[in-house]
Amino acid sequence: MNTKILIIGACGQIGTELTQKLREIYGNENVVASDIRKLNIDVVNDGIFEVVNALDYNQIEHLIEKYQITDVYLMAALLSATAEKNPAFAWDLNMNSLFHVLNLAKAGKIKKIYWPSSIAVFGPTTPRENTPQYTIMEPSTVYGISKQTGERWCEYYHKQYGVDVRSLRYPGLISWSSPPGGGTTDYAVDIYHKAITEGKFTSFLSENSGLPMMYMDDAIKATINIMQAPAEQIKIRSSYNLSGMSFTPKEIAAEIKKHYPDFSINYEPDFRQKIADSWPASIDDSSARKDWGWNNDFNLENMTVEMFQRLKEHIY
Ligand code: AKB
Repeated sequence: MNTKILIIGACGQIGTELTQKLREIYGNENVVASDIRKLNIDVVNDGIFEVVNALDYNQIEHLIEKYQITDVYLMAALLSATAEKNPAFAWDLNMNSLFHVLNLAKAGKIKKIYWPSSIAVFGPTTPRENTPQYTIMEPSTVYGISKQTGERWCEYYHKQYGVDVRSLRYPGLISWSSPPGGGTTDYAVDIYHKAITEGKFTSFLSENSGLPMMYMDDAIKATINIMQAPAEQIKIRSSYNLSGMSFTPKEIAAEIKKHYPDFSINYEPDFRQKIADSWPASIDDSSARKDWGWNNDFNLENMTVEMFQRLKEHIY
């Protein structure tokens, strides 16, 4: 049977780039992008697009039947900072959209699910450096609680009902083309734009707040690799630790200064500081490397070169 893909949340930060890559690999006719609203962007205009509410089981089921979907990528979610402002809705969206897709797989209507988790599953009692795959997990944000709970349900549906669900714990993601939406790691995208447009930046995290980060190309590569790996290689059915690089606001500013010597940064920590303080500074992703061959291409240095090059070519 041919792979036929549905992406729910295709207009978001990861969804836009993931959809584009999946269309390149599987062909436009085999990839259906969907989101809660129709925006005038490439993802909507360049291929099949449907409006869908991730909280509506019947709408998702209808699309799966209409296009004979085999694989669903569920990318719709409220991220950490936004979720803290609207905990009830974040819980509803992040959990019930997952249940809909897991139940559709349990009913035999789809073959494979991709669902993103996050470093937010960890909390203040987790070892911060080189955080292991299996460790203390006491998340203190609504987003983190929803992701940790989601991981338990993914593993449960796999063990009890044989559902083929695969997941990665994304670190902060950095892309030149898609804007982030309501995360604690978003500063690391904005800083590149401000370096070009204003030559200065105010960080909402303090100078030594180290967090795990990843260039979007690596995140998309990891997502596609885990989905294409033979099922027997996917030994962890909750979610895999995934790592690219780790840096503090001070370190990314120093890297930017190599390109813009006059660039300056100042620090005005806000409510997001507390969220960052509860997360790991670096991640041990040796299980992903061993089980299905994960390796990253980007570090802070080559990502910064690439970010400035692409932003200047395409945006500024
Ligand atoms: C966020 O900051 O909320 C996200 C994440 C780390 O999952 N980027």
